[in-house]
Amino acid sequence: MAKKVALIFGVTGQDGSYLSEFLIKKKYIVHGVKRRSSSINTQRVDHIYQDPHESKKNFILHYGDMTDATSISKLISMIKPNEIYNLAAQSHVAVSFEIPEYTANADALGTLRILEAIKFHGLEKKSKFYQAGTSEMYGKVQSVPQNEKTNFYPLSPYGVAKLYAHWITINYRQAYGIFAANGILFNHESPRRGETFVTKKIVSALCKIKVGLQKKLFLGNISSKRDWGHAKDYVVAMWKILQQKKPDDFVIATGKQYSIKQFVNLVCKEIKLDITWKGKGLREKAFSKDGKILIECDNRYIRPLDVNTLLGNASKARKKLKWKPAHNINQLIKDMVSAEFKSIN
Ligand code: NAP
Ligand code: F7E
Repeated sequence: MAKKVALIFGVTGQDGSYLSEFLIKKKYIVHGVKRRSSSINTQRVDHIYQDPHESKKNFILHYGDMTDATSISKLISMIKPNEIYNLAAQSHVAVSFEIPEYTANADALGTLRILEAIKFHGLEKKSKFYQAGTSEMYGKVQSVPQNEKTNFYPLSPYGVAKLYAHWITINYRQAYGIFAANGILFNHESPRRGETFVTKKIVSALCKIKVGLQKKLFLGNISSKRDWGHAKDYVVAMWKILQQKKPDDFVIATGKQYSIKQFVNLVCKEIKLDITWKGKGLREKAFSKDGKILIECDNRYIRPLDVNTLLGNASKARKKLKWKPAHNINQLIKDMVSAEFKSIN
């Protein structure tokens, strides 16, 4: 039987790298789209590319950009993939307040560009499409926990752009019969998480503080709560969404919620770093045993608007996809901490 062919936009990101590994294990030929940058941006997938046992024919990288319709269209018509995963995005919520127009271009119109290319090249029946939707679309949450029926109320340019992507995916499914599906994924993390997302920033700083390589960690709103899973588990859900008989939209989450402060405390417990919190609100600080300030708030990390609480209900995915997360928060933290110590030793 001919191998299935997948095309991943955003292959160099956290999820793109885990999804590539997963699909290659499933014997797919994986084409990935990377964008041009002045320094190397393929670190997360270099080990796949350089694996001597892995034929280079199974993992092929191409240049392209979500803001460039020509490159997207050319790749889709040339590769004619069975499955397209749109994981490419300006994915940082705080940054989306700084570059809202670019965020809309890459995250909202970029999705439209892929869907248009599928239609334009007559691949409606050949290429299934996965859109990387997000719990940020719930923003100011309209009910707790959030599921596929919960109304959206995005609170950032990123959330608004992703909401356009969500609805244009449904629109192209209904209008043109494309197998186009949305995953509505809650926060998921890993050792490969970008350095400026809060979990990675916390793990990295606290491990360095533990071994004396860093003095302090500055954070923003530590009372906000998230439903954190492991990226390795979430890419499995993406694939399962495209293996369904009919295209549909699914919430992917753990159903457990922790504040940023609780996450800090769990990491401290894992690495045996004693801290004591004192103060309230933005003045709250964490001190070491000998009275040094280890963590404090910096206004630079406070967003114009923040999503204060997110908690997902993934019962539809559990039932229809037979998906459930294999990692809990402690296993996630263990994985991140052990990778961090390896990288600094
Ligand atoms: P990530 O690590 O930030 O990766 C984003 C990917 O998109 C990278 O490969 C990046 O390339 C690429 N990209 C950015 N702008 C692009 C452009 N203009 N053209 C082409 N590629 C571009 O994000 P992630 O955590 O893996 O998340 C994957 C997707 O899921 C994203 O769409 C994100 O918005 C969404 N999502 C993430 C979460 C989460 O908690 N992780 C939750 C829900 C939804 P570079 O490597 O060159 O930067
Ligand atoms: O922030 C607070 C911050 O940047 C989480 C993206 O993958 O998940 C991610 O978006 C919370 C927020 O993730 C700092 O204010 C406090 O309340 O790690 P984050 P995010 O904004 O939830 C969703 C589902 C996505 O789709 C996105 O692509 O932590 N926070 N102090 C901080 N956040 C950051 N980054 N840095 C701080 O110092």
